[in-house]
Amino acid sequence: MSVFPKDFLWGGAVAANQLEGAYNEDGKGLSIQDVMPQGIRGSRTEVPTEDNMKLIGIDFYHRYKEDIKLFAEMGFKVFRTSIAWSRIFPNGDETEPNEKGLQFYDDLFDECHKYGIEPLVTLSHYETPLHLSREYDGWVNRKMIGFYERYVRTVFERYKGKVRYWLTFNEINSILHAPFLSGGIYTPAEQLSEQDLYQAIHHEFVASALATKIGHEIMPEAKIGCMVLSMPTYPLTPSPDDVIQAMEDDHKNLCFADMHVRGEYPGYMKRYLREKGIEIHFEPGDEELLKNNTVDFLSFSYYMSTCATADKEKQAQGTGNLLGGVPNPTLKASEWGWQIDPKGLRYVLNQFYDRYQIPLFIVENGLGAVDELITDANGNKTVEDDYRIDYLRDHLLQVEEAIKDGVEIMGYTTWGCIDIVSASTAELKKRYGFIYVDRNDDGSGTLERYKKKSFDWYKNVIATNGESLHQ
Ligand code: BGP
Repeated sequence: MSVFPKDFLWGGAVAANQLEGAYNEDGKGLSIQDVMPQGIRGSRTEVPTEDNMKLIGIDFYHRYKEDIKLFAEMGFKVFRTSIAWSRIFPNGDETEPNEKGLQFYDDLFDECHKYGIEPLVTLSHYETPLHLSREYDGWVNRKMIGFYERYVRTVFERYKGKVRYWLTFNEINSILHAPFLSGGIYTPAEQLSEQDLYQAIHHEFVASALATKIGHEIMPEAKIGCMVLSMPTYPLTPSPDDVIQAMEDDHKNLCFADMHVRGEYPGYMKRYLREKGIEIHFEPGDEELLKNNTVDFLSFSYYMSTCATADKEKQAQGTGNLLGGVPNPTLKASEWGWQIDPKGLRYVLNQFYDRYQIPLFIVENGLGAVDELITDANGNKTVEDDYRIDYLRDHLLQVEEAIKDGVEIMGYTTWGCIDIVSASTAELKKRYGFIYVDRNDDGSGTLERYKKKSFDWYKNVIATNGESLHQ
């Protein structure tokens, strides 16, 4: 008997800027992604340049029907994507939306419903309109709340019958490490003061609570969640100093979830701000807004765990992981240095549920790997991606454990269910999909889609509601 609930939302996840392409079609304005040809690795450009893989992406803008059909064939119950803000408000500060942008998402959501697939929509996924970043310095500026409010009101009104599940900001805590990507903050990270950074974070908290409020007013049946990057932090040794270091590192991320679920700044965060001399400016009404508009569910990405140490020398040795910490000597890493830790997923699910007792949604998890396209015995092109199947199976078995622990989980969407451009490195060769897309980092490729071995594997997992994980 499957332990997954009957209505478990199985599916896949992507973000507009990583797959749509059509970066300047039908009235779309530029987003910060259009000037980030190397992701967060390199510097940004003044204008879009041809080496930026996101300008074409995988041409989902023109091929979405073919792709949704493949998702339906796998049995997806849910498809997570984002709305590119700059398709709806090209500069971000206009008063009237771009009808062609709105129409695109109408058509996309209709296509999902044609197959009984529920859209799960991220309102802001690393794609702030570039103009808002350059003119206003992104979320450092309180005016962003008003621009975001107009945008979310517009899309809530438009899609109220079509979208029930919404996320306000993708990986909202990533602003700590990538202020331009995550918060549209144009000031270079090394010049950004912590005062401005935390004020920007406050503006996002207020905007997120406001979106939750407006969303509930316009769509009483909708479920609105926050989305955080989860990365459990283990102490490197049993030394109490390492344990405390791990707790403090964890707090830096957990406070984003605490704010969304509890609606107020936690004590440990107030202490951090106080001791750093940071004073958050609250406008009248902010406190009540935050307190009265907490989220319906908590969603998160999970790729890796990390370790913390109080030993300064070891800290300086750095890490292969994305967000700091030091490597765990017991774990192996992916080709991109992300340490693989299926049990960390069970751990983090329990940690969140013990803390909040609200439904959880795993909206990103997966393995970025180099795939080799081969021709099988029947003459079909495919990828024998057993490593991806192993990764996903190992993680899903831990989701099962967490369900047995009593954790309430709404669903699971694998990241990059079709190959897309990487967020951190802007490469196409870092592939996550069940569907191979023939496009390479030098711009070559036909854009044809091919099913990988994992395609049928995931189809079977969904069809058996997880029972096939044990076969
Ligand atoms: C998360 C982002 C995604 C994404 C994923 C994988 O941080 O929300 O947008 O792409 O990580 O990262 P990458 O594409 O860098 O492998």
